Amino acid sequence: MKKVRDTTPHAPDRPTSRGRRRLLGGLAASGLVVAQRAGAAANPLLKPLDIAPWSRTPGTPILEHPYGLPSAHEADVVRRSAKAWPLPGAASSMTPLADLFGTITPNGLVYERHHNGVPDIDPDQHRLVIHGLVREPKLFTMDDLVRLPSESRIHFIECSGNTGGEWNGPSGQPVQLTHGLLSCCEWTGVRLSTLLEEVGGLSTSKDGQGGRGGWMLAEGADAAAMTRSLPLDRILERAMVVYAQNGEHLRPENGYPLRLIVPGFEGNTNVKWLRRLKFVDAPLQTREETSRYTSLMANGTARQFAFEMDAKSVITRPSPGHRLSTQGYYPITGLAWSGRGAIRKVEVSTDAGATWQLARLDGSPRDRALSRFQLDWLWQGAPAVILSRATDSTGYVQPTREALVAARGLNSQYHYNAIQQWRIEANGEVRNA
Ligand SMILES: Nc1nc2c(c(=O)[nH]1)N[C@H]1C(S)=C(S)[C@@H](COP(=O)(O)O)O[C@H]1N2
Ligand SMILES: [Mo]
Repeated sequence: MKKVRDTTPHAPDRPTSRGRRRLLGGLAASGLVVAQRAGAAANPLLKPLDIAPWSRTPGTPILEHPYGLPSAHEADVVRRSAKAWPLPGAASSMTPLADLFGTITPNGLVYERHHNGVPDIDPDQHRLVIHGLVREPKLFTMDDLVRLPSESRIHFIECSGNTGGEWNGPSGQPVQLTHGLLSCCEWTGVRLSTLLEEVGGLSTSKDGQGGRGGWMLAEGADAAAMTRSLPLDRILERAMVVYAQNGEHLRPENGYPLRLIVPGFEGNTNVKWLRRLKFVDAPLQTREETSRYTSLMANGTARQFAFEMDAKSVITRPSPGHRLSTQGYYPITGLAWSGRGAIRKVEVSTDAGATWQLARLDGSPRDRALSRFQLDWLWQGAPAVILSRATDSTGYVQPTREALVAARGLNSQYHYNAIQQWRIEANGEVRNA
């Protein structure tokens, strides 16, 4: 596991942030601000800056790395796995959420989930076939697809197994390993509705219904041939076939050269290395929708085709593995998202849920994308339990673990979206307990 990193609060001599100023303004009467000002005047660090060694010699020439890399000082900000997988081809790696800022996941840190490894696909030979209940079935080359009108949209992807380790209570794991099967990118490609027009639209189905009542099978070109049936009426408005993420071609591990994006739906429906879309009357009951990706309820029935990822949030800083190094101001920040729309509000509690405060949201929350929230907090040195609770644009409120377990039982691995708590000890240590 990662070494403990200090989340050091702002030293008193540094410029105050807007949030901190507001908080301290409100606390002026308490005498705390006066104490901090006195501290600043006496601060021995207030002297002219040294000329550091790196300011005395020319830097590394350009083109040392024709493709840029992060600073060597950030070498521990990497994807990690929660466990050693017996078959490395069927494994996952998780996004280091505690070390990221804003809401866009850098391409090299997007979580990975492969059922049978990453295929090495030659884009010139790759084809997408669209067939089934369409008027003019067609084979598309990558060039054909890139020449169609494109769109760029920001959406999260979350594996339905994300946070599954918390069903039985606090796992002790850091946020990367509890919530890191989650990423958010700007995806560029062609709308599914545009592709459907390219094949002449839906033909009449066997039962004479056709139109928007049908389903679509999506199939990957990897050895696992990931195959899912998707209900057209719930995806046609938003689904995209994409070839780029965050401004560059897809990474091999995220589906190069082509993947399906179904905004808000569980991760596995976002079929990577996409090679086939077949329009059909009814779901095909593939292996991924019968043996897997259904949830066994307490009463013994199975919950199938639970596609949308319900609203969820998590505090990423401070989070387990961090240590509050001194009393004082800390921003509590994290991420919130919903597979059913945009985030309407996030509330944060620092007293184990007894009281809640409204957090600030960065910018206007986007549809089916991550939102960043922040709350100003003054840590007085006492043990605390911090939690966040998201509400989405449908009015749905992220449930407590107790409520979720009462509704779904403890048999299912998938779709765990309960409120997550982190415990802060008197020594500043943050734990998932
Ligand atoms: N062809 C194919 N598509 C796939 C998978 C796969 O193994 N093969 N894994 C799925 C699962 S379970 C998830 S959670 C997402 C992960 O996408 P990412 O690796 O780009 O984060 O891809 C989905 N698409
Ligand atoms: Mo997944």
